[in-house]
Amino acid sequence: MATALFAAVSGPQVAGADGGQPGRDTDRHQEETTSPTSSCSPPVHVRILTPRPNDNAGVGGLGWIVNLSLRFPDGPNGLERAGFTAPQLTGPAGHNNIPPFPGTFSPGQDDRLPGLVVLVSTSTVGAGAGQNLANLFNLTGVTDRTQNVTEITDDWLVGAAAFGTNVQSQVIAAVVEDLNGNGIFDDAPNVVPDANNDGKIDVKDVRALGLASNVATVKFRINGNT
Ligand SMILES: [Ca+2]
Ligand SMILES: [Ca+2]
Ligand SMILES: [Ca+2]
Repeated sequence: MATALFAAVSGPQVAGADGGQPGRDTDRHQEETTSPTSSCSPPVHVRILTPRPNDNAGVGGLGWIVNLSLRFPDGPNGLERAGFTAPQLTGPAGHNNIPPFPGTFSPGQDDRLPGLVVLVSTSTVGAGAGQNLANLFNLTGVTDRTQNVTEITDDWLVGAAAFGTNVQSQVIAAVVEDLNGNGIFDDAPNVVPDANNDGKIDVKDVRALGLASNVATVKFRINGNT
């Protein structure tokens, strides 16, 4: 049911959301489907709007932004089933968990969108490449609610040069399946394990979690220049 509801809105209508700039064929280059050979789409659709492929992002390794669009099925209790608990405006130190939109801020599973997994391949935070960074996102809100979809937008302004400088990097984002069967996408781990024991954490290990979405990816460069 969720798949059918979602399929109506998961097409390419998002193309051109960047204002129609040439060479911004973002969807095709950024995303991979969870099961390319499957005839059924996953119920949740994740897009990475920023960074774009091959962007040279940031100042001195920080100040770059990850902007996600997450489209969940709608219907009764759509927000609850998405795992969304409340809007948040949060950050480090004095910004952490305060009104008007409190939310916790630390590496690991997000308190406001607890099904989300976000990895950065060059991360030195916590467990490194396998560290779920979803709870470092600063701004989480509801950007579309229709008969077909519940869209949540999630933004992270990177405040520390903890992901390398002047390096190629990759962002991976996905929503984990309802693993505990409570009807809510709230089962993201704090750390993604090396499921296939190949010594690295990548898309294969994210898929091994069991997913409710595609796996969105983008390769870009973290700019070290001041
Ligand atoms: Ca949070
Ligand atoms: Ca669950
Ligand atoms: Ca692996």
